[in-house]
Amino acid sequence: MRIENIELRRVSLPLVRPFRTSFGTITEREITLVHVSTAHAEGWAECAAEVRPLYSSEFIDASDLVIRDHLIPRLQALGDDLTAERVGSALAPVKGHQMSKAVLEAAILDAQLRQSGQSFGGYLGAVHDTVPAGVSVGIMDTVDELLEAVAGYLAQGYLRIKLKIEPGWDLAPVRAVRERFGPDLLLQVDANTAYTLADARHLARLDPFDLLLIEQPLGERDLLGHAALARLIGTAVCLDESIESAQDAAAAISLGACSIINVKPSRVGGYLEARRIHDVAAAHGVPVWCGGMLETGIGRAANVALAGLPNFVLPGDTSASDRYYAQDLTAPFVLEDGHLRVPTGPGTGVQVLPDVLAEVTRSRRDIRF
Ligand code: NPQ
Ligand code: MG
Repeated sequence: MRIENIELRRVSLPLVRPFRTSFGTITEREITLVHVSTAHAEGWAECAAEVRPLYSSEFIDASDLVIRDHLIPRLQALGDDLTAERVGSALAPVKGHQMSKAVLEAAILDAQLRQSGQSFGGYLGAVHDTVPAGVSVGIMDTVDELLEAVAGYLAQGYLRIKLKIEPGWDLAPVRAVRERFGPDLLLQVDANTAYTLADARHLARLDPFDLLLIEQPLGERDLLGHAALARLIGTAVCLDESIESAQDAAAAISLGACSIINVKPSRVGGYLEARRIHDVAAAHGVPVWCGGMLETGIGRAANVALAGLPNFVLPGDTSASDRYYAQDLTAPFVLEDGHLRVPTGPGTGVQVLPDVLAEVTRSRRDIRF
């Protein structure tokens, strides 16, 4: 495949409500979109990097720079030999920058699949037509406000609730949600690294609430700490930030640092590495689910396809478009009986809406090949 042009386009989308996690609050999502043009097809993808390096070390301005100055030249060097499957090895000499690598691989894969007429789901090996939808619920000012938000999501049909937690916002909100919505609610929590192993006894107080899992309680490099914590609490430990590759996943599983994995293609360098994590986890009998980075319809479409693979056995953070955006960049993903439909058209199967795109665009830059 020969690329003719790569466009980097910065967009900004307002969120329907502020989203607060243990690392900060955001009210709008600023995103770099990558648009790849070949003689035969076009591909779109979105970079997950946020404005500030708080979820991980990556951030959007640095990502734009590394894409332009360090990653694209390596793709240009491949010439006609470029395929989505070769992106990973071509970019491997550049250390880190998974989100920046992931967006390039995803845009090229989209173009390649649109050219061959295959869907993301078909290519990755999805075995389901629809996937169950969970929702990630931010930290709120009061428990009453939280209960109202959760009630609203359940009324819409979400099949699993994930509460963001941090020290000072953990036992009380979890207890309140469990008491109000009962023992059958699929409920889990996500700390985004906000605790230390010294908090083990406190976190064990979550045990009676029968949570599906606790996600990333400790620091992202602290695999041994997670292994120790897993022995001290009853709730299953799930890793998010710690897992940046299939090798990380294998190590974490072998160490007993997690018994469940949150797979985010953007965090691990792309959909191909995400599938390898799915496979490693499956071989160990470790269930996985698909995380989210407040994607627009572009990234959401590909995530939903990935979530159709067989070892994605827990509902993901694959929510409907209107969980985050009043106006998505594509036709909205909507809940149908608590599920999202895996797109079947070529590539991601979604089309970017030109008028919406124009409205949210802040800047653009073209890189000719
Ligand atoms: C998580 N996502 O699982 C992340 C965290 C997260 C849906 O909970 C801007 C960009 C804001 C990325 C907020 C969910 C974000 C972000 C939260 C990621 O840990
Ligand atoms: Mg998380």
